[in-house]
Amino acid sequence: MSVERTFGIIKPDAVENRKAGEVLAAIEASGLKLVALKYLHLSRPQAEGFYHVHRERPFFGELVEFMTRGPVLAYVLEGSDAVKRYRELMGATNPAEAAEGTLRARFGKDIGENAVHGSDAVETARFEIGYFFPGYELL
Ligand code: IDP
Ligand code: MG
Repeated sequence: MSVERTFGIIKPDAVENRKAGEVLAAIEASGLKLVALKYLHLSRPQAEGFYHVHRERPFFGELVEFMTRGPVLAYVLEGSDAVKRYRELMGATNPAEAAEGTLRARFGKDIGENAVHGSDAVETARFEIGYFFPGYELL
């Protein structure tokens, strides 16, 4: 296990439902360290670029619509095995299949509006962190 960084988003649904504080509390309780955090409202091009790997998927339009409908919190987390640990904390993509106590089980509504995002690999995290945070904003 090595010290890694991963990237996450509290999506518009969870911000609207005033669950951002509870998500951040769960992250801190897990032992992962916040090394950058910002509040922003994604533009359509920003959301499309962020999710470019999904551009051919049938749900792409719906996903971009959802991710731009209100503000989000974007952050970088650091810790040993951070990518996998944060994915475990989030739970499965579909909240109905997410393990009890995970963020998506607690705060997600359905497979689209699932409360949180997390990088799926160290390489993906590198792209996603760079997409939102210039180096000087990272502690
Ligand atoms: P992940 O967020 O668990 O990595 P991905 O398959 O990478 O899941 O999908 C990215 C995001 O796209 C999901 O978190 C969810 O918001 C949305 N999404 C995935 N599958 C569907 C679907 O079948 N319908 C609508 N939205 C979806
Ligand atoms: Mg993914």
